[in-house]
Amino acid sequence: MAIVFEKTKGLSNVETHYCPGCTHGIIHRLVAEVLEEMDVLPKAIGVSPVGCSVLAFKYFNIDFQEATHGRAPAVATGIKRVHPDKVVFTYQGDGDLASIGTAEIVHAAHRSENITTIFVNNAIYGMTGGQMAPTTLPGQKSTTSPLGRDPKHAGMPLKISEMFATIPGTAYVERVSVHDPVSIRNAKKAIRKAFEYQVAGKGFAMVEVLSTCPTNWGLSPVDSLTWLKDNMIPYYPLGNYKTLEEVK
Ligand SMILES: Cc1ncc(C[n+]2csc(CCOP(=O)(O)OP(=O)(O)O)c2C)c(N)n1
Repeated sequence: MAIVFEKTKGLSNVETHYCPGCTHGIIHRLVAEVLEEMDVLPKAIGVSPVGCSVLAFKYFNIDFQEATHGRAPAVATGIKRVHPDKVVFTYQGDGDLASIGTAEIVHAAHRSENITTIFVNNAIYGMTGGQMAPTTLPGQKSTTSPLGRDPKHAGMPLKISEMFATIPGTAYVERVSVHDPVSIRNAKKAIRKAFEYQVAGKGFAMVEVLSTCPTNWGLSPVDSLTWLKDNMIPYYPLGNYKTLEEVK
C-alpha cells in the first residue's frame, strides 16, 4: 500500500498523557516537524519546565533537558552558550513563563540569548488543577477565581507578545493560534521562522501559541476551540509583533 503520510521523526511513539482536546500535542508536532524539515533534529535540544508539558522529553525524539518551574530560559542559556552549534528551545506554559519565570524570560530576551521560546498560552495553570494565571481573561472562572477574574483585584491579563516586542534584545516575536487548520498552518510558519532566527544567529525569538485546556476550562474539546477563537483572540490578537530583520 502506498504511504501517503508519515509522522515526523521528531516525535517518539510514546502516547501522550494530554487530556482529550488539549492542543499541546498539536504544538509538539509543529515544533518536531519544523526541526525535521530544517534538518536539525540531531542537534536540537529542548528545555521544558513543569507544567502539563513536563513529560515533553518523552514525546520528542531529540535531546531534552528538564528545568524547574520558570527556569527553562536560564537552563537553555547555559546549554546554548556551551554548545552554540546546537538548536536550543524552551517550551513553556503561561503559568510558568508569565508568572514564576517572568524574570528569567525577560532577562534571556533582554540579553538576546540566541534561543527560541515556544510560549504556550492556555490562560490557566493546567497541570495543577486550573488556577488563575496572569493570562486568565477578565471574568474567566478558575479554581482560584470561581466568580471569574476580577481585574480590580487581579489586574488585567499580561500581554506577553506585546510586552516582549518592546524589549530591545528580541529579534522576532509572533502570536499564533492552533484552533483551526488555517491557524495551525500559520503557527507552523511562525515556529519555523523563530528557529531560522536562531540558526542565523539573530538572537532571541519567541512564538506565543494560544492553546486550549478543555479540562480546566470545563468545556468539550470542540467548544474549547470555539472559546479560544471567540474569547482569547480578541484580547490576544494574532500577528507579528516584532521582526528585527528578515532572515533566510
Ligand atoms: C517552585 C514551584 N512552584 C509551584 C509549582 C507547582 N506548579 C507546577 S506546574 C504549575 C503551573 C503550570 O501552568 P502552566 O505553566 O500554564 O502550564 P500548563 O500546565 O497549563 O501547560 C505550578 C504552579 C512547582 N512545581 N514548583
